[in-house]
Amino acid sequence: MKQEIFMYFIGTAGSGKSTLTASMQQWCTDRALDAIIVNLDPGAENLPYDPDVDIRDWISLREVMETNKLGPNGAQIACADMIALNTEDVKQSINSFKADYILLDTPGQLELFVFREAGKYTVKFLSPEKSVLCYLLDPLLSKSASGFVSQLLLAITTNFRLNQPQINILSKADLLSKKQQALIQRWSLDTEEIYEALCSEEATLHREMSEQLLTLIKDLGGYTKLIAISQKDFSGIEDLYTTIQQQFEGGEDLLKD
Ligand SMILES: Nc1nc2c(ncn2[C@@H]2O[C@H](COP(=O)(O)OP(=O)(O)OP(=O)(O)O)[C@@H](O)[C@H]2O)c(=O)[nH]1
Ligand SMILES: [Mg+2]
Repeated sequence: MKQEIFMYFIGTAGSGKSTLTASMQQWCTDRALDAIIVNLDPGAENLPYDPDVDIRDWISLREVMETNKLGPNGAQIACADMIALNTEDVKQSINSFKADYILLDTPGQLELFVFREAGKYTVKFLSPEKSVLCYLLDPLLSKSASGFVSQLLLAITTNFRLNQPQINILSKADLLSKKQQALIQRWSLDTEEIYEALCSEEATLHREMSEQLLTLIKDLGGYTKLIAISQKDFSGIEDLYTTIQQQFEGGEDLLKD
């Protein structure tokens, strides 16, 4: 019996989605775990992997630009909407692999997948049972308290829109020192420390808003353990795998075979 766990890699532009998708597949292959990659980014140009299922087989950004006389941004939006028209074919193609792990790389700009109806529809249609959103926080934005809080709010918005279990990842952790990583990990769990950091970073004008935002994040369960991953040296990927196995407890841990 195949597990069929769908892992969606989502994050702001350049946060490391495609690289993590590739690293996760490599990590799985090294352990004889069966993982395929689905590229859902119609505008992708140079991918660090060879996709098993590729939305570009059905939708071409260049063609949409030329046929509809659209600029790159308008065409990206049109393409994002067109993904929904091809979900049946994409699903059939995914099913033909009968893989345990389906790694889905999402479009560069988060808003194309998270804010447009087509993204929500695609997640629901492809994998109503076992889906997990792997939300990547950009390491450089996470260094400042206000940047970190803004990203947590985006992570919550993603969860609100797509309504699936979610794991927050501190991406490209090798770009941060151990000290910076430890601080960000504390911010992700402790309202007091992040509040202090916000107050010392921002003008007092922001104090009230900071308090309100932090309360909101807390009430919505937005403080969770972050999994620090470096796509380059694979550190943290085992932690991600274990967390996903726990998420779908009852499912077989294929590494234990
Ligand atoms: N140092 C470091 N760089 C990384 C890591 N992962 C990715 N990068 C680099 O970050 C840049 C963006 O990585 P991508 O994987 O293309 O990010 P993305 O989110 O797919 O980007 P878009 O799809 O264009 O939005 C590339 O130059 C990668 O080589 C990492 O773990 N460490
Ligand atoms: Mg990408």
